[in-house]
Amino acid sequence: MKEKFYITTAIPYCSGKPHIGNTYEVILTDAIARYKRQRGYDVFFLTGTDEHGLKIENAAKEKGITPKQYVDEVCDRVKGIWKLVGASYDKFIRTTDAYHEEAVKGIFKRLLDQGDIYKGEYEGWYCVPDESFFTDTQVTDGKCPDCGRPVQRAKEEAYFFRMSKYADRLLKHIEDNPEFIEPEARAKEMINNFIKPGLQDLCVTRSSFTWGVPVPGDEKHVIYVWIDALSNYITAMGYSVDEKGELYSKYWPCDVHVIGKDIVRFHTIYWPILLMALGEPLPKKIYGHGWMNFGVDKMSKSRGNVMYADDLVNYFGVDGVRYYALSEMPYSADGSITYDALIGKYNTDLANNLGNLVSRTVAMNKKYFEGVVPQPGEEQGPDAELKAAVLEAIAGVDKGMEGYHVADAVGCVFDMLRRANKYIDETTPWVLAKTEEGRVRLKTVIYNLLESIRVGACLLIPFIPETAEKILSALSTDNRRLEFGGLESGITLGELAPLFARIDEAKMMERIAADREAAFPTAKAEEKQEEAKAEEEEKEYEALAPQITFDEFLKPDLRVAKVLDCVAVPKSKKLLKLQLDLGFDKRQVLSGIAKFYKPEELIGRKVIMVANLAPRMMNGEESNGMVLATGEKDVRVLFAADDAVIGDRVC
Ligand code: ME8
Repeated sequence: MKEKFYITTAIPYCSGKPHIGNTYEVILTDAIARYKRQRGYDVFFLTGTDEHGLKIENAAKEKGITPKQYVDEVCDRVKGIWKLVGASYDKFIRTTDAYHEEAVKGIFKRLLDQGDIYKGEYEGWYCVPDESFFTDTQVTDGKCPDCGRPVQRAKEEAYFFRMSKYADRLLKHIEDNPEFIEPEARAKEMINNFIKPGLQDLCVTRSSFTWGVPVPGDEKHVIYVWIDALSNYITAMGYSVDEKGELYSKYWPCDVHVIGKDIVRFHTIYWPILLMALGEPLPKKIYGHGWMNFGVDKMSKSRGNVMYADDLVNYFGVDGVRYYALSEMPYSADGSITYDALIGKYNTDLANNLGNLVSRTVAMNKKYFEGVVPQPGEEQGPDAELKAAVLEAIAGVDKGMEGYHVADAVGCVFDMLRRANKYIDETTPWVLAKTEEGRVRLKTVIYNLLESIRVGACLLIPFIPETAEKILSALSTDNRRLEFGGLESGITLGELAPLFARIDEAKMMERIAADREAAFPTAKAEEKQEEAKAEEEEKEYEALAPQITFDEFLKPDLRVAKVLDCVAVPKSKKLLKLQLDLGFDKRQVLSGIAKFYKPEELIGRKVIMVANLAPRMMNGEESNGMVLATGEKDVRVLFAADDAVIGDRVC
């Protein structure tokens, strides 16, 4: 019998069209689901929409329609986008589905009856957009600790969940199961910031709006959207407190919940505690991925920098978008998406590396062997190295995918394809074709290339399935085994459908700019205003930032670090990559100072760095801190004295 694998995405709020950040999550989950299916697992892939709550009630009111009409419209758009990006889910749950609402009522009633939920009064700071209450200690300067927007004082009769009762069990579970929360840093954050300081009872109902699942027997309250939403993972499988259902019995506990970093707390604290209270097993893993930002900025409608998957698919095709999302997003840190980065990766990796390799090889096979796959002969020269690269790619994909390092897995396949391109340069098939003896060798060369492409295409099925199928169909083979030598000699190749045509960067940027101007007419005007403001500021000194307290001043952790190594970043005019020694830690930092310093001018010097800055990706590399510098036209690094002690704090 096949081993089961149950995987879920978070269910996005049905408050608007999902952007490429939300869509990245479904692409990522889809790649893992396809990979597991390919490796023989019985996969169940669940996704859906989160359709209750105040934000949705308000959005519907604004549009003059009922909340149900509103979520029906948005849900259709979500499904449309999921389909467009090729999400191969097995079930789509809506939290307005009647079976789900009934099951949630049952769960609530059971917890109330057994005393885990009790009725009380809540007074605290309320964040309207997040529909969350916060305590005095969680709120600073009247701002929501989750989203930073203003909170207001509010009081209401409400039901509470006794979270504290389960805190010790939860802590033990997290500590005993290091694979429960990934990446590891997120587990530490949960333990240190939330569990160890003491879990407070959670308010699990709202009475300030009505668009939600009503509390059974007390209908002026609706059940907190997170209890409702989290339960989707079990209700979708047929779970109710009275009957567990076939799917639930087969697939629960979930093998992995794939979610974004902002909702790790809900999934690793509230969700396990809810399951403990129900007496059900906990999910095996929660993987909290980073966010996809527009460059370094958070994507938001108000900033006019939101990207949608349907627009991107229009420009780059479904596999262009999937490839970017899967190969560019890091395992743990946030990633970035910009149009020029998309075009760059598309041209370099998809059009040049993959596309050229396949079209050149298929064309050579047609020219030299009338499209018939030749019989390979004796191994010579770089053959062994190419085969080793193929086997390495197979192992690399497994390692990457099993550890959720998806970008590394994709990268392994593209490394192998690069090796195969090099093999063409090394073996020069066009020279071999000129002599009788050469043509014997040519058979092996072409066979090895076709076979590397076959294995490469099989490995690419989880990531860019449409392209992988086009390639396999051109190779006319059903052999999808991951081994070298599986392609059948003697078969005739089919036609190769066009893969990736090179994109003219200037033309594409023009097209995108025109489309964006039509979609966000104000964005350009604002951009111009920003530019004018920046020019203005260049003439004057920058105004002083608002005054801060001494404690706030201590937040950036400035340290003395020694530059161990420094190199230019390929394909970047601005960036230098520095390896810094902090004494207690080594860091890689990217700095936009390439125009002002040669790498050798920095090696060995001591600099001042911000050591507690969140890591971020720049040009595909992680930067873990910032080197202090000043100046506009001539930037100067702030060096520490030669005898400054490495790792010392600067203040
Ligand atoms: O949180 N990059 O819904 P949501 C990557 N309804 N991922 C992102 C992202 C970005 N820029 N922006 C959002 C909710 N996400 C709840 C979930 S689950 C029981 C309930 C991710 O629409 C986000 O982290 O705000 C989350 O995992 C998913 O998209 C849906 O976000």
